[in-house]
Amino acid sequence: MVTVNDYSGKIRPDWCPACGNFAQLSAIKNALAELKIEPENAVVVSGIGCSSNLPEFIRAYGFHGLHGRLLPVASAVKWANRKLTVIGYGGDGDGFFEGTQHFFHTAKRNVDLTYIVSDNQIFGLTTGQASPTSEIGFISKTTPDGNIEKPVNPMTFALSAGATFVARSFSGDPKHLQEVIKKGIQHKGFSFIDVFSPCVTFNKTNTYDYFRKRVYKYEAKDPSNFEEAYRAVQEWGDRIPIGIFYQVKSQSYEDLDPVTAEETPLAERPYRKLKPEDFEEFL
Ligand SMILES: Cc1ncc(C[n+]2csc(CCOP(=O)(O)OP(=O)(O)O)c2C)c(N)n1
Ligand code: SF4
Ligand SMILES: [Mg+2]
Repeated sequence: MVTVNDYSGKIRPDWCPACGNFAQLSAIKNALAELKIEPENAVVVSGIGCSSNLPEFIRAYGFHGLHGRLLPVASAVKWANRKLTVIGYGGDGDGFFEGTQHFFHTAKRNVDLTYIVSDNQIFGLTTGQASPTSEIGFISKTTPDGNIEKPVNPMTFALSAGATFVARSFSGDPKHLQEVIKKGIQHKGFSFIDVFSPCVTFNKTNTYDYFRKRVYKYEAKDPSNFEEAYRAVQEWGDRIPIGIFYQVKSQSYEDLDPVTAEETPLAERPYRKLKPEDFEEFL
């Protein structure tokens, strides 16, 4: 029997009161408990940022990595022990700036993990610089006269790279968030979930009110229809859709690689002590 309390960590989050990360922490804990996944079988891997402090606040295995590098670590964890449920968690700066290439290749490889991005459209930890998802005209410490760069759309990026589960949710809608995260964890393959997560301290534009006025729940007619998903994720402005846009079945990297495909995970296979002649052979 697994309950959400089993996931309660000893360290209290030091996020600013009302930060969007709180809702995501609760949603992840609730989703894992509802899926009856024991804390010893869950691993949360993060990068660097306010959001990336999350593994410290959940009682499960965790790895607080380098900026933008959470996905290679999360992939390695999965390959070493495919029985584990692996969640990658980081910010929009972490994932769509420093970590862009890892996002692309992990999606392409269809590694079986759930990648949740706390998208507050700003660099929170470093006290408010524009990020790749900041909108045109956005005022920040690095864009005092307004951002002149067009924002990236992480959803079209994930679809183009080959992600087999692409969804979006909002920290202001905890029920929706929890349900989407649950479905993402259940999905076999790379699940990408972009979460609107207001940074109440530094982003005075993309607030809870901003999203409450705009977001609506999207239901895909056919979640396996790539063209439909690609069109839907581009809607932006007065109305912004949230939901599961795309989901297809496809073999994961672990199923295809002969080393990880074996039933016994690498981590549980016996060691073979190497003899000097093994080195000779190896060389
Ligand atoms: C390679 C590298 N570049 C820059 C930094 C400085 N840095 C730390 S956190 C951060 C931005 C974090 O923004 P985001 O990923 O959006 O997370 P948030 O704090 O908004 O949750 C930056 C630029 C770093 N630690 N490492
Ligand atoms: S600075 Fe922003 S992202 Fe960081 S904890 Fe505070 S509200 Fe959250
Ligand atoms: Mg951010």
